[in-house]
Amino acid sequence: MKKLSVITLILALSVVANVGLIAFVIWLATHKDETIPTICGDEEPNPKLFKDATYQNIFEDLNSSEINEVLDYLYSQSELKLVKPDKANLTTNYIIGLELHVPNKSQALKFLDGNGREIPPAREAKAYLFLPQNDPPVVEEYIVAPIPRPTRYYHNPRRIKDIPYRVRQFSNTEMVVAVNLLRKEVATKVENMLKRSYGASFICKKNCLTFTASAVSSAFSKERKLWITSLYQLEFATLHPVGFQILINMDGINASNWKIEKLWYANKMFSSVEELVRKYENNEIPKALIRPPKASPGETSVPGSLNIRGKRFPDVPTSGPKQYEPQGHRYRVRNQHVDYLQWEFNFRMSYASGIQLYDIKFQNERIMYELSMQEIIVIYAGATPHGLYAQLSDSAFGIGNRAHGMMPGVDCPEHATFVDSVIYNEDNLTPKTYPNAICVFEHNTALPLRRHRSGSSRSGFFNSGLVDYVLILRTMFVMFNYDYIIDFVFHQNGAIDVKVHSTGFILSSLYYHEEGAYGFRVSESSIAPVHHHLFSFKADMDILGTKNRYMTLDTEVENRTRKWYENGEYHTQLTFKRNLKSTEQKAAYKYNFNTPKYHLIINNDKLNKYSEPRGYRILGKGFSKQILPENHGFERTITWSRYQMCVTKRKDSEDTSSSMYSMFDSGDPVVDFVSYINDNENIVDEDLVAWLSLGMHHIPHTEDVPNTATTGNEMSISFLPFNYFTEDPSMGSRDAVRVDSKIKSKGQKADVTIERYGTPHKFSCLAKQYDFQKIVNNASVLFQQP
Ligand SMILES: [Cu+2]
Repeated sequence: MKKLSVITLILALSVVANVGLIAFVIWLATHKDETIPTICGDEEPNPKLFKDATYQNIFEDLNSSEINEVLDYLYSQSELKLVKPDKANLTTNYIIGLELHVPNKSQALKFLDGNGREIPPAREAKAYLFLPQNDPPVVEEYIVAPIPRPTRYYHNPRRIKDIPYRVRQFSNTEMVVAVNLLRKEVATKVENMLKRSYGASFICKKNCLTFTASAVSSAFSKERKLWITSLYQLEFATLHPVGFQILINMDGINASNWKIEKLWYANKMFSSVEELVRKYENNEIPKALIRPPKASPGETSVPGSLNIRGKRFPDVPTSGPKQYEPQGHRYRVRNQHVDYLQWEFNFRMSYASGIQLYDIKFQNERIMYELSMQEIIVIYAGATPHGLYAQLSDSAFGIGNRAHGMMPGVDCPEHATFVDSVIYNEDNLTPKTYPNAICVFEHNTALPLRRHRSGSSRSGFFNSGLVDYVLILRTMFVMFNYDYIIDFVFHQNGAIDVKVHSTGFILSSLYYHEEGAYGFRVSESSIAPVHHHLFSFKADMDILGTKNRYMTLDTEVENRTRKWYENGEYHTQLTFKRNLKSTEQKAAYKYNFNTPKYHLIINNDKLNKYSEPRGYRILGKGFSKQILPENHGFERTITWSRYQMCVTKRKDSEDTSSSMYSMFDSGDPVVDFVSYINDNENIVDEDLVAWLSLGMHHIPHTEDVPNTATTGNEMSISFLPFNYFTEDPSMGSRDAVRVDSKIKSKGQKADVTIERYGTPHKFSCLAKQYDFQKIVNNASVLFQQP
């Protein structure tokens, strides 16, 4: 009996214990410990924040399997005689790049505006092919369709002119030949001279020279040529030139005809390696004597590197402020489609020309069909070939494949959404993922978008404002030494900004007195030349439809009398005139401070409450005058840069302002932008495209070392609603805060209310932090390593 009781007791206790354990587990699952804060926004965002979960993005870039399908199809077309990039050389046909061929606008709009009733346009690829085996050798852009299961390819109908092989973009195949030629014809023959002149050489284990190549634009030569500049192989090379330069003539597809045409050494030009070496050995020329730069006393890093040096601050290491999203993202990025408050748009990365946005809508109305980058150029100067010939068109290297590896916490906030791009180019046999190519984040600018404090009994005591929360889509292109940051910024009042910042390492030339006309010394041995950065953007505006007008409001001074004014005297004041631009030539705007004006794209059929046409204003802050003479050399292929803004009638065949061929085609540009204007079509009540140029003249100074700072180097274009809404559309924002203070009777304490429109404002969560171990574990997040 006693024994039974003990067993019963044990059993009972065990049941109680189990029930207790289960109850504790249930309690744990349903009660978060109030003392341990959760991570801010760890949950999925509320789906009610977003519009359409099933959105089909017809602008989404080709994915890896789509690219592979297109590659397989093209390789199976025997008449194209294509080889794979690892077997390619100057004389073989091969695919140098491939990307989505964006549908024609008419087809795209039919689908986008079809309320789900229309089928999407067929997905197509655009393949860039080198076809040296054709007679004559050409570059072809073939459209491959449909995807999936391609069955046909045809010439890109938007490309009107043939593309001669000579004007092709840069390729690995020709760089391999150029490097071999340098190694065989120069490096060994001048090794002795280089070691004695510079204490370094190309054949080395330490104290090495490296080089950069800058194409000789067709401004200077009908043939395809490359100037090579020698530099110390240090962090970062472009700050350490030694002044030894080599001109390679790489015209034609027969590598055996390529030759070293000129050499520049100690400020003198030579016609051959043999002439240079002979004159050097015979002491017939002055000899350069330069040594690799060393760290300053007390420092470990070479001047120009990015290691910390100088007086350290703050005195105690402390972290600066960070941003966090207390309730998680208020935007969604899915299939390259962004949904944010009242905004939505699509984005993609063009292998050729960089970042592009499509179908930008605010409050369900399309503002722009396309907002895209077109070209980046830099025009250098100098007393030696290196600077003098450097008039560079960056798309010749492909811009889209220069964006990857943005660093969380520095390049974009830690809470940003990082998006990879998938690019196919000749570097790989298969498509490659480029991590962190684009980032999207909501940002608290810490600046009120609008605010007012009223403190008088006449108007009342209130303070109302709205922080300028914005969504930013950002990418960065690293064009070897220089870094360009491109932001698209979406505000709550319907405004969009495009911002360009430049940073990175400057190019420099070896210092000697003649270079003083072109720059300032930035180190013991180098001088950085003046240059002009220019950027081309396309804005295909659709204000309440495609039937739009371009009008300027030209501010003027009027002198007039009024009967009631001061004894009938003249008075002088501002006024403005509406100036409707009827044709493309009248809409080509060259920078002119004497006639300040507003640039408006309006819809004359859609009037606001006060019978004014609804529209958007385009505001350029960074318009920069291109002062090279028209039709002189390189200028012929960058005719977009003549205009800070021009408006043309939209055509599928006038797709871009520039092309990957603009480095070498100024004799007869493949994209002849000025012809878009010269035909002088009517632009009243037509589908309009605004072509916008930004730029800055850069005269580098010592503070550009080691990197140009973004501050002071910002250029932007804003697209601002103008008589489009009846009032500021941000008035509907629950992010606003209003404080009222009312005094019921004199001498009493004021009755103060704070209105936040239901938006929570007290949080006890922990800011989400990026796990940097991801980078330590996988360097490819930042670097594309061989
Ligand atoms: Cu610069």
